[in-house]
Amino acid sequence: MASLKELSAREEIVAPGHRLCPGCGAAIVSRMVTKAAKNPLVVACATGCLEVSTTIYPYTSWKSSFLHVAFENSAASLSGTEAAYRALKKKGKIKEDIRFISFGGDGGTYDIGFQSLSGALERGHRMLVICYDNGAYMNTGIQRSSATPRGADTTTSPAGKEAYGKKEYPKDLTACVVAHDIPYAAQASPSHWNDLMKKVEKALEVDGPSFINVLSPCPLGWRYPGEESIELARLAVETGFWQLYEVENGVYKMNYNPKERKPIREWLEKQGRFRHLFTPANEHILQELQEYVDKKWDRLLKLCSITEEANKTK
Ligand SMILES: Cc1ncc(C[n+]2csc(CCOP(=O)(O)OP(=O)(O)O)c2C)c(N)n1
Ligand code: SF4
Repeated sequence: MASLKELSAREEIVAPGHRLCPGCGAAIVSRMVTKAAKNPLVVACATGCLEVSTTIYPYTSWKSSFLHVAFENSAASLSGTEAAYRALKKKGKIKEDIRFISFGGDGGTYDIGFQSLSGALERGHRMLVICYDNGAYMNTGIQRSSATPRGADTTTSPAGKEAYGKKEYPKDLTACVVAHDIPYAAQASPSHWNDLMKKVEKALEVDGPSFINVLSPCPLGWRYPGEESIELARLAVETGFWQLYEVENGVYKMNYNPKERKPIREWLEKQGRFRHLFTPANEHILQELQEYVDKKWDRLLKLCSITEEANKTK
């Protein structure tokens, strides 16, 4: 991986002056991802906070080529662009070695963009798909998505006398992507920048589709002070809510295994969206969330050892 000195000498692709909230995870994540790229980029961005706040006409924060695409089809649009690039390259009309990255929130990736993502992965386009997962449709007012954690208070899964917030557990999008048998898929967090940027470098070298699901704290939707974003991202990893792992050609690897995982409540109690869980009536939800995290963790460890073993015997 490039040294810090090399990274700091690289041009910023996401320039300052955008209108994302102070402390927005999507701002930090998009900056880290584009910094890790050595080649010229074509970026596609689905509608959502990142796109809306970095492209306010007549200004743009993007120093790369940039396509704003509809909420539901950033993977489809970018895969078409990548196919055109390949054809032009073959004819000798493009000499540069360009890389293709699509950004989308969890609403645009887990939900509405899912079928176009699945299609692009299946067709084998050489592109990196980044989901910045802030766990809700933040740009339109914090509506629940299929990535929203169980128990979270959102405008469409409100906590109150009748309910404790969202009932369902989040969809495991990374597992769905892995099921497409693509060469590289991973989960990352901006709190572990080195790990995140290494993963981007690796993904961009893959001759085919790659995917990285990046946890993206949102001070507005998670309800905490903006300066705590990295701490919140780190706690998500330290409690095991967000696991850092990668799957290379079907082989799982845990990239960070804390000696002692912190209890999930340490992450939850810092966020206003979970405040109502800390009442006697909702204690059982905290217990269930802890059991859920433990189960997911054990499953991932097993997948790491099973797939490593299977790879050895190939
Ligand atoms: C097909 C369609 N439905 C709804 C919208 C309205 N819309 C714009 S942004 C947005 C929320 C995006 O959520 P997410 O992808 O999670 O990104 P975030 O806002 O959290 O960054 C919605 C619902 C739209 N643009 N297109
Ligand atoms: S609402 Fe959340 S995701 Fe949107 S700009 Fe603000 S912090 Fe970022």
